[in-house]
Amino acid sequence: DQFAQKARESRDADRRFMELALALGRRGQGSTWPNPAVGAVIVKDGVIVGRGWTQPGGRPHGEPEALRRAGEAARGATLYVTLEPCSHFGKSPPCADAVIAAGIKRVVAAIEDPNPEVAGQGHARLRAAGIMVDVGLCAREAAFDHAGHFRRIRDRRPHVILKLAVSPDGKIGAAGGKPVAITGEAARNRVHLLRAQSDAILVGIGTVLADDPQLDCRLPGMAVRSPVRVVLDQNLRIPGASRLVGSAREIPLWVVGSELAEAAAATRLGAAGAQVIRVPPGNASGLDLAAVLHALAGKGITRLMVEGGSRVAASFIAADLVDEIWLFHGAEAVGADGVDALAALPLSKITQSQAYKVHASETFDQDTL
Ligand code: AOF
Ligand code: ZN
Repeated sequence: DQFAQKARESRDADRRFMELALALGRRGQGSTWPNPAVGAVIVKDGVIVGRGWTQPGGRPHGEPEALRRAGEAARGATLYVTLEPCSHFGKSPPCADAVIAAGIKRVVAAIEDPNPEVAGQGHARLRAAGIMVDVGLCAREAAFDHAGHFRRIRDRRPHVILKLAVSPDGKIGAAGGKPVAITGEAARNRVHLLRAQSDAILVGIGTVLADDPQLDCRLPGMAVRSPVRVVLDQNLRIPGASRLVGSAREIPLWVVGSELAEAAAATRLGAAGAQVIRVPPGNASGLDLAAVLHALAGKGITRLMVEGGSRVAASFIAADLVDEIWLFHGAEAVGADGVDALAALPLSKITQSQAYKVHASETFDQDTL
C-alpha cells in the first residue's frame, strides 16, 4: 500500500545518502591518522546541502565540515554520518554539540564509536537534545572502512593489509632476491592507491638491501599522501646511502630495531632524519611482531600495509596478524630459482586457509586480484 511504499522509498534514500557519506569518508583514508576517516552528508527536503569528511591529520572532524558547508540550511535537516559523532572535549569541542547547535533534526549514524571516550555517549547526547537518532545503517560497510580505528582502539594494533604479487609459479622475486615485475602497470597503479589509503607501509630490511625501494606514492596529485615508511631492521643495518634514509626528511621513515641494537646505529639514523623505534627482541627469526604493531598503534597508525618481502609476509601470516590480503596473480612465470612468495610457508597457507575468505576479485589487464 501507499504507506509501505513511502517507507521503502525513504529507506532507499537513507541508504543512498549513507553510501555517499561512506564514499566521502574514504577520501580521508591514509591521511587522518590517528583519527578515523569519517564522512558526513546533510540533507534537507531530499536535497544535499552539505558534505564533509575528516581533514588531514584528523581535524576538523567530518561533521563540522559538512555543517560549515550547509550553514543555515542545516536547521531541520538530516545528518548522515559514517561514525557516531564524538561527545568528548578533545582538541576540538564535541561534534554532537555542534550538530545540536546547528538545529539538525535527525541523525543517521552507521555505527557506534568504540572509543571509550565516546562509546554511545555521542548518540545519547543527541537524543537528550530531542534529535531523532538511527544507528546501524550500512554498519558492515562502515566497520570495514573504519577497520583501522576499531583495531587500534580495541586491540591496540593497526589493521594489517598484506599485499602480495605472485607469479603463476608462486614466486615474488627472481633468483638472489633480484626484483622482477610480477604484475603490469594497471595493477601497480592500484597498489599505489592502496599505499595512499594506508597510514604506513612496512617492509623488512632484506627488501631494503635487495631492492633499495623508495616506497613513496607515485600517483598524479597524490604525492603529498605518501604514507610513513616502516622498516623492520632488528640490528639497525639500513644503509645511510639507501633511498629510504636519503628521503627521510621529506617522507617519514621509522626504523624498528631491537632494544639490543647498537646505540651508535640509532644515533646515525636519527641524525639522518629517521625515527628509531625499539622493541624487545623476538625469537631467532626476528622482532616480536605483536610488539612492533603495538608500538605503531601507540604512535597513531591505524592502517598498515605490509609490502615485503617473503620472510616478513610469512612471519605476519604465521603470527596470525593479517586482517586483509591483496593477492595479485601475475601472468608470467619467474622460474624455479625465484623467491617463494611466503618463504618456507606454502602459499596454500593463505589460499586454502579457513581463516580467510574471498572478499572481492578484480582484473587488471593480464593480472588478477
Ligand atoms: C567523529 N568524526 O571525523 C572523527 C571522529 O583527538 P580528537 O579530539 O580529534 O578526537 C579523536 C576521536 O574522535 C577519535 O578517536 C574518534 O573516536 C573520534 N573521531 N569522530 O565523529 C570524525 N575523526
Ligand atoms: Zn567529532
